[in-house]
Amino acid sequence: MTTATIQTLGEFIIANQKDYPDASGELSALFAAIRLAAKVIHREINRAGIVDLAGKSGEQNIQGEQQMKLDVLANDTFKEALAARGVVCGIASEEEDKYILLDDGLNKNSKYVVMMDPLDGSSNIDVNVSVGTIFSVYRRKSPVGTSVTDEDFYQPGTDQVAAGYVIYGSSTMLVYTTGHGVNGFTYDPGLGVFCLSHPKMRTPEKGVIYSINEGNYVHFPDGVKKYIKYCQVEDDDTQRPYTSRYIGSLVSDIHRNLIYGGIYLYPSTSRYPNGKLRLLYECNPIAFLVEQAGGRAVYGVGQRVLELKPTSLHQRVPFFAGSPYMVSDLEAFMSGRVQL
Ligand code: P6P
Repeated sequence: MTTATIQTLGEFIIANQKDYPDASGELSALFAAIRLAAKVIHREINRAGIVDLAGKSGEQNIQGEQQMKLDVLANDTFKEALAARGVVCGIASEEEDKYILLDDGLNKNSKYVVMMDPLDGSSNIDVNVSVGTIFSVYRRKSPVGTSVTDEDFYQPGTDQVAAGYVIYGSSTMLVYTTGHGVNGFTYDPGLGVFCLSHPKMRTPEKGVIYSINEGNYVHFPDGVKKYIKYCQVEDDDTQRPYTSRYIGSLVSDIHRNLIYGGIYLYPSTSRYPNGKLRLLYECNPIAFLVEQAGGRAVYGVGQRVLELKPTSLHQRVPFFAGSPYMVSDLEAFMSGRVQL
């Protein structure tokens, strides 16, 4: 790439403003906030072990999960970046018990709300495994100028204006959609910019990777068990046995499967009878991206994640997403239409 061929994320957003006709520049400013916060978290993650940012914060979040120091830092960094630009009137976060009202003079007339998992997979931080930020943007439903209410957050995923993730891996990438396809940008720390590196991302219709925590096998629903066995049975015509790849970091597993093809599964288990992943700030944004890249995302047979009406902020759902033919194969086993 040369300065003649690089297209930065900022330039890309400006060039594609036409994609959101009612944009008053607020969405672009919202993305600028996310971009800035992502650069800060990139820097902090890459020096966590040196500046005592690794390890647990000693606190728990509402999920009862150990908060890592970087969970808290990432949450604060994204909240501050968003609240300082007058583009967001409310934020829901995995790290916050309730949603945050931004009804001060600067933000109360904003028209967007953001839902986010500031640092997903953070338990992997101390062992240098990739982690990610997941975000989702909606237009507010309640009247502009008032404080946000539940209806602003309990919107189905089909109402998303934008969604994306930042993956802090061997390189840091920001991948997002506004409903007009998926584009990926790789961060160049030397230049301090995200450069378009993966234009118009499409996931293969079929893949040979399945991603699931098989340690929970005995607790999986019967149809999921049968699908896993299907993945493992040798059959040259369908390139089986598939490869099992599971990092334990949703953004990393999804990013790999988006590019290579594959399916990610987090079914109900004994510990998580409704699944572990959270609908508002993990499943919906990832489902939007996967569908925009040509994939599918369901929480049950024929049950599209994006159509599920949320009923609580930290609601969990079973989650199956990836290459469309693989999701359909899973559904066939879950419905009992197909036996091994
Ligand atoms: P398990 C991380 O905590 C997360 O929310 C996702 O990033 C990841 O895919 C999943 O949970 C891992 O869960 O139960 O397999 O450790």
